[in-house]
Amino acid sequence: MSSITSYVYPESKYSRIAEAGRPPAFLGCFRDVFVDSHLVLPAAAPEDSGTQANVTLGCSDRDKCDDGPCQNRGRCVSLGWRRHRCECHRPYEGNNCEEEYITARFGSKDFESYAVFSIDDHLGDTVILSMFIRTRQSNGLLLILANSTSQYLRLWLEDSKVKLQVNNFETLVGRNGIADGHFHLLTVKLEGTVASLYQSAQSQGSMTIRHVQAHPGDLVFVGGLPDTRASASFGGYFKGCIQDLRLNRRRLQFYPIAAPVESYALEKLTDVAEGCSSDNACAVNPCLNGGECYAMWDDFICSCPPNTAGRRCEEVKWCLSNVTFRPESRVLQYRSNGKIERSLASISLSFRTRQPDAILLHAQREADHLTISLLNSRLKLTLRVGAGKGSPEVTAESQASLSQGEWHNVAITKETQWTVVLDGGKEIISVSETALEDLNFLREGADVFLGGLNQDSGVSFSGCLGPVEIGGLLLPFHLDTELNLPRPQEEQFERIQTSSAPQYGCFGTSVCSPNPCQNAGACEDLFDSHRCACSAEWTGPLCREPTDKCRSSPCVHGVCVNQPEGFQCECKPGHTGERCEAEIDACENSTCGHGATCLKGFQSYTCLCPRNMTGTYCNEKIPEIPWYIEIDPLPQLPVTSCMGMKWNYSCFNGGNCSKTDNTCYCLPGFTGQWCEKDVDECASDPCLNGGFCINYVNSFECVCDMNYSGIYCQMDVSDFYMYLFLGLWQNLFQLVSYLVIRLDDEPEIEWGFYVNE
Ligand SMILES: [Ca+2]
Repeated sequence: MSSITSYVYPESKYSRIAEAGRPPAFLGCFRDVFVDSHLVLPAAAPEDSGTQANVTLGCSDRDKCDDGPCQNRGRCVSLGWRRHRCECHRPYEGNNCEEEYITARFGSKDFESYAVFSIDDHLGDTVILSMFIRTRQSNGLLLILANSTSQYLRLWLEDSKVKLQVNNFETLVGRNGIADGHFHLLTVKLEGTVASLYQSAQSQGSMTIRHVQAHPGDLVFVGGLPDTRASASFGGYFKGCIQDLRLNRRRLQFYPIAAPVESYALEKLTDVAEGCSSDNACAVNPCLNGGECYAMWDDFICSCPPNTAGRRCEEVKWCLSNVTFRPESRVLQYRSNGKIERSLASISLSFRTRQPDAILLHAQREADHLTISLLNSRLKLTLRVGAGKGSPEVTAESQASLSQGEWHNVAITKETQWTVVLDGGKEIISVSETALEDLNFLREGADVFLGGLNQDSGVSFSGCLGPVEIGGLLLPFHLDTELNLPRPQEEQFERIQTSSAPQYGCFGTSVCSPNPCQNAGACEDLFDSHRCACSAEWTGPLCREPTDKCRSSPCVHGVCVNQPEGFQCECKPGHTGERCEAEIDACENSTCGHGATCLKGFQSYTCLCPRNMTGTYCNEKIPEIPWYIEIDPLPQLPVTSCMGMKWNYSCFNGGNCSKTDNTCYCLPGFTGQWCEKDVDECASDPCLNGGFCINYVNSFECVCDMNYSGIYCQMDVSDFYMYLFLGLWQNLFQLVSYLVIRLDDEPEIEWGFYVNE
């Protein structure tokens, strides 16, 4: 036999038995229970026999928490043998957290509501007070702990923040506001001489206090005090909801729940409602100017019409005061409502246009009239008042051009004479006629038109008009029926309804859509005009032309070449620098030899050599002419100064200035840019048979060896000399001895030449 029986008692019954002082009933399993060899358990007993209660077959010890008995996210703790405990989150309560503490609504419909509880025990050294709170009201009394002589703990809202005061003295203010319409868990801890404040587990600070002692008989006031004035000193009665209020381990229940909880006794509950209903904040529509009200908890949201803004749609947007005229618009027409009594001695209006000629405002009654217009982009005022008395028409015109798409303001006033003030005083024009009257013909029966001369002529203005006032009275763009705006004053100009409403707000024509700028240029709307911001590669009003970075001719002495990034200057000879602005001084680092003169060229230089030197850099000595050769001195040829385009230069050796810049016409025998070089006619070694070549101007001469003759020493004349030697034989010895003496001194002399002497 293996059947098993378990006795299971419901917990409540179990507890009651325990409370009664009896030993608790057995909870567990039996098997094989025999009495006098008879099986007693497990055994099936007939129903209603009274022999078994709460006994089931089997011995299951399944964890009760597996069933998930705790509701509202409560935590299940298994206690073994089919028992469990639920740890509930606030504000839930009950064995399985199935109950929620009932929320108390304070200040519904602005009632002065409060609750009072009495304390019947000593709270001890540590006092922990906590509650859920929800409100949208920044000020109000939350809770007061008081005995017969003093309020030793006060908790109230001030500027949406929680304020805690202990012993009527020490005060702590929460850091974060809580009047946001959401639930917040508020906790106050008094531990000996330290008081701390928490909002939703976040510490709001702590302070040192004098010891607080609560005694039986003390009272807890929630939401207010019975006395209205006393409550007012804490911001008045609380408006909002409080739930799950606890003082240490005990609750303060406004409306009790079914689950047994230890609560302090509720002494009084005045106008505190159950639940957390919302006041209907839209009951009296708080939204202005036609805004639509949507109720939220203790609050409202206004859905504002397009032309208004603000929490209550109380701000009327600026664009209301502007209206756009286009060719398809209608002229706006106004008339006095017949109640204007003030003297009309001023007009102000603002406008914005790119149109040079337009009628802004025209008013007429019989022969009296007033016109404010633009003529050739200038403001023109035409005025005739008192026509019946023979007053003339007067005009005034501005100097400033006013059609560049900017806003301009015109203020026309009459003091001793009519004066037009443009843009707050940038230009002031006085009407010469002083005796003109006010605009009182507009007070009754006159038509005032905006944007044109009259309805039939149509709109002659393209642009925007700002507020227009005559004598301080606004000419409203809206009809009264279009806008729920109060117009309290009696004196009014009224707009006469036309078939189409004007375009409210100021809008330029869509100049940037579609984008007129090519090549990815960005379009900037300048009101009825646009500007293209081109990328670096493109230019022109529509970014259609490739950027010519050379357009400004940046290269001073050179040719500009466009580059992907900027430009490059290719310099003309003789110039350098990024923009070829600098002249190259070719002679700066010249290597002309000592005594030579450097002659500057464009990119190069030449050296003007002194007489005894030659070579490119005048470093070579001209070979010394033997002493026995006589030469004619070279002619002293003139040097001519020339005025060149780049610099002044000289032509040497009789050269003449050339018509071509910076060059010379040279005499025969000279070369070089400036004729500075003598042509070396000996360079080709024209002299034969050891003849010595003498370089002359444009010629040469060969000095021949004694055996040769001719221009190039080409003729052999040695036989002639042999006979000559023989004839002189008798003088030979005398000659030799003389030469020996000479050789000692000057061995370089060839003795043979001496004979020529
Ligand atoms: Ca020569």
